[in-house]
Amino acid sequence: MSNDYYESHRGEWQWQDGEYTVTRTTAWSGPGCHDGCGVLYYTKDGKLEKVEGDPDNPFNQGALCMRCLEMPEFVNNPTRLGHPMKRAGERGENKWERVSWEEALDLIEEKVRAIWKDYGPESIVCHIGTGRNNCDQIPYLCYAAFGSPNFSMGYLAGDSCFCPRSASMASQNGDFMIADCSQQFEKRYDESTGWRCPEVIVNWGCNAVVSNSDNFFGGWIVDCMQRGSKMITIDPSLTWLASRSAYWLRVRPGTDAALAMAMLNVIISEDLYDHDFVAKWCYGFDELAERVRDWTPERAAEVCWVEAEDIVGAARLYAQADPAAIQWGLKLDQTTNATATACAVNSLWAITGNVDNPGGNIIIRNAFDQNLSYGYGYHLLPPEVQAKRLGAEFPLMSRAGYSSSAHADSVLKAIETGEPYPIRMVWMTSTNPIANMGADAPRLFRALKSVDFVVVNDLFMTPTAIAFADLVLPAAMSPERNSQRCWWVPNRTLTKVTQYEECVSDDDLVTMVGKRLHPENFPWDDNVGWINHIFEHETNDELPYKSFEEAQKVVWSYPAFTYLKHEKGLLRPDGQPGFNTPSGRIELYNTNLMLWGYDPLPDFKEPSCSPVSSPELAEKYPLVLTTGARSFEFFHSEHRQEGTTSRELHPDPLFEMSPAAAEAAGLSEGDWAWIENQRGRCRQKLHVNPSLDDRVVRAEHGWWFPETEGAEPNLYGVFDSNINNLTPQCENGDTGFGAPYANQLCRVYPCTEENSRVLPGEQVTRRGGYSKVIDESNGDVKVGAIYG
Ligand SMILES: Nc1nc2c(c(=O)[nH]1)N[C@H]1C(S)=C(S)[C@@H](COP(=O)(O)OP(=O)(O)OC[C@H]3O[C@@H](n4cnc5c(=O)[nH]c(N)nc54)[C@H](O)[C@@H]3O)O[C@H]1N2
Ligand SMILES: Nc1nc2c(c(=O)[nH]1)N[C@H]1C(S)=C(S)[C@@H](COP(=O)(O)OP(=O)(O)OC[C@H]3O[C@@H](n4cnc5c(=O)[nH]c(N)nc54)[C@H](O)[C@@H]3O)O[C@H]1N2
Ligand code: SF4
Ligand SMILES: [Mo]
Repeated sequence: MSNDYYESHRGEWQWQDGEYTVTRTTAWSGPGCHDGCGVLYYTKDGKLEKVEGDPDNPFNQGALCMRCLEMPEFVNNPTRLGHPMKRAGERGENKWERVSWEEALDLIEEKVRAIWKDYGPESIVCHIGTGRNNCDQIPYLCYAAFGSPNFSMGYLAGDSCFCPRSASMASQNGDFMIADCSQQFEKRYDESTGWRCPEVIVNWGCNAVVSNSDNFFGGWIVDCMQRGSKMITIDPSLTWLASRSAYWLRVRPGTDAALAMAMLNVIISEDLYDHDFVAKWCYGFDELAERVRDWTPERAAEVCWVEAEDIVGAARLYAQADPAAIQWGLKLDQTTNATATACAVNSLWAITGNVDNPGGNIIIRNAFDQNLSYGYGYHLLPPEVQAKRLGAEFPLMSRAGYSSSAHADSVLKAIETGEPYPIRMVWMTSTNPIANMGADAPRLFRALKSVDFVVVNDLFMTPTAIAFADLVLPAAMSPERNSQRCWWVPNRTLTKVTQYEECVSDDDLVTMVGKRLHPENFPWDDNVGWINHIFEHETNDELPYKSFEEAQKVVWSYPAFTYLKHEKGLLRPDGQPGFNTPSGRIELYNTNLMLWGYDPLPDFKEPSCSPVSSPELAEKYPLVLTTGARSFEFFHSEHRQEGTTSRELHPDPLFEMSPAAAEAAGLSEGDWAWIENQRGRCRQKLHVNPSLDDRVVRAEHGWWFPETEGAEPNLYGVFDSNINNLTPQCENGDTGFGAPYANQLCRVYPCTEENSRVLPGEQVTRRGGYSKVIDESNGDVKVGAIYG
């Protein structure tokens, strides 16, 4: 389309273009994504035919990644779930009976009321996956409809996605901070807003151009590069961003804290820190300086497998830039040392004064004070029910308030042991834990079979649904729902443009269930009514619209943004200058952690399985394994459907090794190989990555094969290539946050006919699995690796 075309429709939210109705709106799950880019939906006779990026939307300025461009392939996919289905055979047989929505709701109501009576509401657990368009709704379902305090992510070990970083930031700064790429301004890169382009951006364990994680659109980094930003990238692999960086630090997986400690050491010992900011706004600088004194670049170089001079160079470049921003990612959460790692990195931006300044790391809150998320509706629970939330063993999460959900691993333990009370019902919306979210897939397989009543609410029939569900409920996709969201900024609306069979949006489903169980908590008729309720009761008065009908025509709305809020008394409830912490300063010496018995200063701890901490294990499994780096084609276990562009471009699960490592393993490009460790094994296909250290393996996560047999033992091949046969559940950091998804040991060997007779699917579903077995007599956990 020419620019004239878009200009002629500027300001319109819907128009006719020949046979097409064009709707300007935003997208957000499903299919999944963390962002909410501006889109133009082209529909004909009620069917979605084409998606374009909205050039007028400040968020993505017309750009789209492939998963939105190919959205019609998923929305119109004939293998989608279209009707509620009730299990007709045994669990795992993939036999279903179509039922009406009324029958499905009757069954849910009957089961919930029976569990309430016999066990109490806490025996019901609700899960979601990552930040899709139900992070408010499903917590609300759990608290306001079921009356249970046990909402959590779908067995995400150590709650290790964003939560460790956000809890660390909250405890150190009293607020969230993100890299400033001007995303808070409707006028974007126009410096009349006061924004300045960062001189340096650090990409740390984050590959934003692929992942667009946590509502941060990766294209913004490219926009800043075009305006002059220099890059530092900390990643075991030479990513696109790393290849364009002034420094690429090829860190050993799981050792980022050591690197951060050494960068702090260089910046302090070379006197490159911001004296004025530290004196006015930081607490505990001397203690931090003392702690990092021994962390010389030489020491960290040895730990991290990088050159000492590159650590020095990167630290100088970062500290001397004015301003500089750090864009960090998941890989800092996926270690048991996650809390300390995040605090160390947070201290870097603090001592260099890159705090809420233009082009640094800014303090951000949700637009128009709309703070729903995992705590939405929690206050409706009586204190004695709140006190039963699983995860009490982690006081930082459960008592200090740094987590608003039940601890995912504690939920698993309760299912396995019945302690502190049995779990009778599990509700899963938008999570496919045995394919992806849970760290120990074989262990989950065994545990979830024991739950009496399981509901799965998804877009497609998944391995999780076949293995466990009694009821499968079809969910609407992004273009099939009216909705709104605030994740940072702006406030955005989603307009419904199409309908698939009997699919229901996650919010409508929650309302349908809630009205039967606790109608007083659901005083709206449908999702539009719920949105209007949120606008009225859960959003501040600055929101420029009061109803969804108005909002959907405006599409996005940015609140005012102010820099240096700590100087202006805009952060603390008492209106005084300073940060919202006990000392009013950024706590380099973290008194919040100290209060709960944790080390108040950051430090490095070796991953528990590594060549350094477990040399005996490393003799057998000599390679360091990191998992789950994102690819353009897939969102976790999604987008695997046969015939779609995603699957065509990326048909097989891929793992990466250096050329020398591949040769040593007897493998060439494209060979299938077993990746194995003491917990289990899976098979993936080799892609040689010349940039990797010879001792490192990088493997994909989330694989299943919807084109193959759904019934057990195959279960869509979910265990055969599942890297989460090799990662542990319930091995968390001492705070409860963080789990070692990205720092394991492994060995790799070619697949042969002989060593492939018993596939992991068979091993897990028929032969007891690989993973930990709990001895029921004494609660001991044993490792039972059996290869058949
Ligand atoms: N396309 C797509 N986008 C996604 C997702 C998806 O599945 N697909 N998932 C979403 C979700 S839930 C999340 S949490 C985010 C995650 O997205 P990101 O935060 O970007 O994290 P990853 O892609 O997991 O890893 C980023 C980089 O870290 C490197 N890395 C591996 N191990 C280490 C390590 O120990 N240290 C360091 N410094 N780097 C390491 C990897 O090589 C990779 O290049 O993405 C979101 N966006
Ligand atoms: N080894 C390893 N494992 C990992 C990771 C890793 O890096 N390495 N990353 C971890 C991380 S950070 C995360 S956050 C988790 C993510 O894990 P999850 O978010 O649980 O992702 P999926 O397992 O893909 O399950 C999502 C399901 O939701 C469905 N769905 C999508 N949109 C909607 C919707 O709008 N409504 C409903 N009802 N359903 C929808 C999809 O069809 C899919 O079946 O995985 C974790 N697992
Ligand atoms: S980041 Fe990509 S998949 Fe996500 S909303 Fe934007 S274009 Fe769509
Ligand atoms: Mo995540």
